[in-house]
Amino acid sequence: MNKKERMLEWINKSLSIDIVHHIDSDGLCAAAQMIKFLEKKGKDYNLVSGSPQRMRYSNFYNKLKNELIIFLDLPADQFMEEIYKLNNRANIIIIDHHVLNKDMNSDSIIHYNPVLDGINKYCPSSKQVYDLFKKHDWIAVIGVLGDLGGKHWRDWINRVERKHGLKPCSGENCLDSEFVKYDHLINSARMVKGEEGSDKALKVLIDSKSFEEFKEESVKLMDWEKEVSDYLDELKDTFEKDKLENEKLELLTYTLRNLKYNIGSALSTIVSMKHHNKTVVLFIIKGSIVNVNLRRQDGKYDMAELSRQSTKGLLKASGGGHAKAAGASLRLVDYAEFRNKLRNNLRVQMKTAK
Ligand SMILES: [Mn+2]
Repeated sequence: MNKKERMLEWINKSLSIDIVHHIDSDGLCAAAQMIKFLEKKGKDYNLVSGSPQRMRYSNFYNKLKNELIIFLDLPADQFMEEIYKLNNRANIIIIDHHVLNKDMNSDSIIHYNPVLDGINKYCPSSKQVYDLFKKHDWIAVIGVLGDLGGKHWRDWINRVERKHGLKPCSGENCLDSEFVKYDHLINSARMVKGEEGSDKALKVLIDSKSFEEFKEESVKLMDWEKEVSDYLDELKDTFEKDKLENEKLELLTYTLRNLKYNIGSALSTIVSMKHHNKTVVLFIIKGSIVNVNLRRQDGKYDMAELSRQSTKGLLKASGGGHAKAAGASLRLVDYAEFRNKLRNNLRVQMKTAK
């Protein structure tokens, strides 16, 4: 039996299933597709919002109750100890596209990752799930665009756009697609309202039977989108004014404190597209914690590697993600040391790249 046949068998014999999903657009769109499939099969499910940060804490796993657990858009293979503990009592399916840490496939774990599945291009989890079920293409496209996968899947996106009566996107990363609007709506809900917002966005996705219905229902998320886009515009301007530039390292950094909304990831993505041949690093200080967003849109250096290396050896710190977009989290007391490590590791990458 291949992976998909085994997955379907596990789902079929389960009454209720834990769905652990990332809370960005890609994670929510991957989850929405999976849940629609489970609902059609008459399965119950327990939804758990997750993030790589939360997965570092062992009490996070207490929320998982069922004998089948599905991780979506979350690098479960980076938390092997916890996963193997769960695996003592549950079968596990991981559908993820973060940098591969370990091939977890076994008799009781099914692990999808583009690297393991012979997909040699960037492939967000919404697309991974779409390729399994081939349903709700509009949800999959929203997630793929949310994770900046547009340029790798343009032909498919154009077909979906035409099917739904939308103008085919033509911009570099398909960011002119009509579907991008809905990615912004979904993400804004999370940025303004945190988990309550992402739960609501996911519910709108699940409850909409078609793209037409979703267009009407998603109006509920529009006030939040306006608040977020105004706030982002304001911060974009202050970034341009106040950013620090290290020319030798092609590095732009910027530190923010006490943000009104959780927009670090969105802001870093936006400003890094304008400075696509620079490494852009945002530091967001909140209480005694620093959250870091790293971006490098031309792909010259590996941000996942940079964040991992630079948090190595720091207490209660973690880093990881994708080559062009990564994140890290650390204690404020280690802020200066992290910045040093970051510069040193960037220097190492520049040397080896030459
Ligand atoms: Mn993703």
